[in-house]
Order: sequence, then C-alpha cells, then structure tokens
Amino acid sequence: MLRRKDRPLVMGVLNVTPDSFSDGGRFAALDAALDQARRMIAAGADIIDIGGESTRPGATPVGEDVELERVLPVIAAIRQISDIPLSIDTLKPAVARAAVKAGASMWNDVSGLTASPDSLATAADLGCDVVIMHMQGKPATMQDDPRYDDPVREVFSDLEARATAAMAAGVARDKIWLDPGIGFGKRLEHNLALMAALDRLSALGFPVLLGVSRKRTVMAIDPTAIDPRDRLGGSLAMALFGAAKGVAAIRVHDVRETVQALKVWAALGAG
Ligand code: HH2
Repeated sequence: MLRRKDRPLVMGVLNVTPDSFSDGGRFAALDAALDQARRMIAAGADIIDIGGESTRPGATPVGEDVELERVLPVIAAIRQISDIPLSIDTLKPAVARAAVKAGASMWNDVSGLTASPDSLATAADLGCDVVIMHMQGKPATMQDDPRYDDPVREVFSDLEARATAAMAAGVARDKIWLDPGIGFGKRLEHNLALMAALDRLSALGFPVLLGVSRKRTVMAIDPTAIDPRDRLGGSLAMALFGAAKGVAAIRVHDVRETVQALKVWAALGAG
C-alpha cells in the first residue's frame, strides 16, 4: 500500500461523467480525460481516481455497460503514458473487476462494499486496495433528511464493522482504507463533527482517505461559494486540517494547489 511519511498522498479526481457536481462533462471525451490525467500527474498527484458514475446528491445511477464504456478506455490510455497508481470509483463489482484487469490497483467504493451482494467477495478476489467509505442512504436521496444521534460513534462503528466484514470475506487487513464520506448523507454539523474526530478514525489502525474537495460543506460555511469551482480556499483549509489530523490521503480536484499547500505545510514542520 502506498504511504508518505511527511504528508498525505494526493488522489486526483478524474470524473468521466456528464453530470458530476463540479466537473461534469469536462472530461467525458477520451482526449480531454487523458489531458487532465497528464496535468494531474505533472502537478504531483500520487493516485488518480477514475469515476464513470456521479454519486452527487440526487444523481441518477447508470448501467454497467455505460460505466465500463466510460472508464475502461481512460484507464487503458493512462496506462500507456504513465505507471501512476489508478483507483476506480465504482459501486459495481463488475466494473471494479474490469478496471483492475485494465490496470487499476485500488477500488474506491462509496457504499463501503454494500451496494451488491458480490462486493465483498469481489474485493477479496481482486486483492487490490479497497476504500470503504461511509454513506447514509443512497445518492439519490441521501441529503433529504440525514439523521444521527451521535454521528462520530455511528459512522466509525459502521466503518469498523464494514472493515471486519471485508476481512472476514478475505480482504487483507493491509489493503483496507477508511473514509468518513463527508457530504454523503450528512449535514454540516455531522461533517464538522467527523472532521474534528479524524485523528480518532486514523487511530482505528487503517489509513484514512478524506474527500472534501469543492463539497457543499464549504458553501454551508461560505454561502457565496455557490459555484463548486469557487470553493478552493475552503477545500484547502479542510485538506490541511485533515493532514494535521493524520489522514493518509486526500481526494481532490485541484491537484496542483493541494500538493503545493501540503508541501508548504510539511516544510513548516507540521508533517
Ligand atoms: N466523493 C465523491 C465521489 N467519490 N470517494 C471517496 N472515497 N470519498 C469521497 O469523499 C468521494 C468519493 C464526490 O465527488 P466527485 O467525484 O467530484 O463528484 P461526483 O460523485 O458527482 O462524480
């Protein structure tokens, strides 16, 4: 498993979708996706996370064939130009399987391996790194009325249970990453409580991946940031806060700016 001692890894987001919340449609064509991958690699990305289905609040699910048609050519094209580790952001075991065959080495599953009855067995069989993310509900309705009595306790115990289930199914312990799923079935107060407790999540003994880039949480704090591309300042603040809390990787759209912020943060002795 990839790790850096001085600062978190940076995972660059490559959405090959028409409808992702902040970059939908921009990288849907193969050339555009490959150019964006090149830019992220040059900017210092450690991993590229490729997604062919939006999971933004209210997103409509797509079929397996559509998702495969979107992601496989991009994985193959990046593999031609670079050996950067690739992650596949999918809920579907068949898409994860095809992506790993094409050269991905990580399965990023925002359902925490619950979306399909085959998810756990597929993760074990593939033997790749697996990101288990917490989500309350499904993307279509998750922001309608999320509720928790104690968000930190509930999210962490759910993640621990999913990691235990994954290991029972045969996933190696050192392949498992945990992600609190900021914005996935959570209100601002839930997200802030989870951010504040990130060090306790890392203390469970699995590397933590944090996805905060351009999210609505930033707009909930700064209501002028209506356009997701106007949320860079808030995204960087959350990334550095996560770094200070010991997260192992940060999933971002703005790779150059985040790598720079983390390098400076580490040089200041914070790492
Ligand atoms: N957030 C998004 C998608 N995938 N995966 C993990 N592990 N953690 C996250 O926080 C996370 C994720 C949402 O962002 P984005 O990919 O930009 O949007 P969309 O789902 O609309 O494609």
